[in-house]
Amino acid sequence: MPSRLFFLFAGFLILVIVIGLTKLGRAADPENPEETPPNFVVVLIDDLGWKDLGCYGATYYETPHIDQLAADGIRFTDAYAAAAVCSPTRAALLTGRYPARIGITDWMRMAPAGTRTDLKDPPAGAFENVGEGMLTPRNPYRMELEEQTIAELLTDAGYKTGQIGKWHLGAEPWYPDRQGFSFHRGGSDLGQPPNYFFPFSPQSAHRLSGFESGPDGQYLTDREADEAVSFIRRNHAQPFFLFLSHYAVHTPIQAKKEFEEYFKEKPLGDQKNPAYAAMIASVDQSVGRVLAELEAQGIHENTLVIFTSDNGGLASVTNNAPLRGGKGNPYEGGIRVPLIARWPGIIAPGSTSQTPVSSIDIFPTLLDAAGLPTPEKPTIDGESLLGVMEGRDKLTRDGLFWHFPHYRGHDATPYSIVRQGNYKLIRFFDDGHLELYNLAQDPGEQENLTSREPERTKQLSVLLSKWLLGVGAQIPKSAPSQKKTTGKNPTGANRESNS
Ligand SMILES: [Ca+2]
Repeated sequence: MPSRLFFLFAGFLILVIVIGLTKLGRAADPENPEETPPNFVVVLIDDLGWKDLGCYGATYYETPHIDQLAADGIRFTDAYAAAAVCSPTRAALLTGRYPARIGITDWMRMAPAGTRTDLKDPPAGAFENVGEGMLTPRNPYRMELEEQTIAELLTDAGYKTGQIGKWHLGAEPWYPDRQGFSFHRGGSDLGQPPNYFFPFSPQSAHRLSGFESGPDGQYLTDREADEAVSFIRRNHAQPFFLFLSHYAVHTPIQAKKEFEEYFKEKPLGDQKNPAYAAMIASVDQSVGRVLAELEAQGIHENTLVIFTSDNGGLASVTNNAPLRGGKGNPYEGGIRVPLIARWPGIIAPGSTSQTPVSSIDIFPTLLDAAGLPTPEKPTIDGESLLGVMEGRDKLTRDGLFWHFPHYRGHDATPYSIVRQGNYKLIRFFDDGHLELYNLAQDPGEQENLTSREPERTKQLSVLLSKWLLGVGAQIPKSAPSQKKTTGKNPTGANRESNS
């Protein structure tokens, strides 16, 4: 080859390589941390209410580390859990899909002995009569392995994945290791341990996987934090996704004595429970330790941290005011949660957003941040929040939707919800009535606007019906001998403390 041609060819090759690398964007390059794909830490708290953090207006609770996280990133004022109870939100977060589309719409119970494990759960069209009025769809005992999780997609892209803490998407063998998490610690067959202190819950159904040994009296939140810190220490040199899903602050309300003593000395203000405040303080300490470890490993700038909760605060232990109601019911106290994100250099410090967002958005957000495409199949309901986080873009969806076709003790009857703009429409299946609220003017949902705004009520009702149809939602049915239970609507009270 003549030398001039050779140099031309070599130059062309270099150009191709440079373009290729640019297209790959954040392609892994251990020599150059700037080019390394971002790490992800998603912290999911159980039952943490919207107003349970200092940065969301709490005065009795103290959360300096989480408040700092918000000060260094973005705080969403109108973030939502995809459901007012545990398992559906977890399924939605991991798959980017609405609970109604997946078919997981209530918290998961243990499968009775003898339940077939080789068939889909539940069999299509399985309804049950729980003796409350309508026939309601039976909730699954597990999330099917066919569901595509963010952990699976990130594993395929070369990420190390870890889940620590509560799982609640099925008993073994439907554990995190079969949903994309190569490392997991602390999951159990049930949602909640009966004890927060080591040996935690040695009985079989409550046994916390991987937490069988430990110092006597060790506090569960501290143990989870230990595991999270050591996961980061082990994996800091490669892109990782850590899903830290604390058992706290779910019942039983059990806290470390020293924290509880501190809060007992403090005036309660509008709150009611020093032990609950102490549980939140332990969560805050855990977040502080995780953030400190990211810094210690020099990877905090290349790590997107997202902090949120799986449903609203339990009304018997925390005061969600000015929001109405609490965990389990369709009012804002049941579904509105904190959501904070930090990614230095990408998200401006001290940002806030009033854009309504949901657990379903975390899946596409992480993919977007990793420079990975969102798969075309199956249907992903969430939208990437990256543009909103960076303050450069808006979301395109029509509205946000919820579907809870179950009874919840005496506190919730089956309902569906749509939020569009500042308006929120709730449909109660039991007696068929609707409630419409303007959340901007009436965040406490006191004034039902259905008679004053019949056109908007109709429009939102149609939108909700179309969505229910589109996602294949299971709608409660009238029982053959159903007695009408008019007026039995969700209230602020919540006696059931299960997940
Ligand atoms: Ca929960």
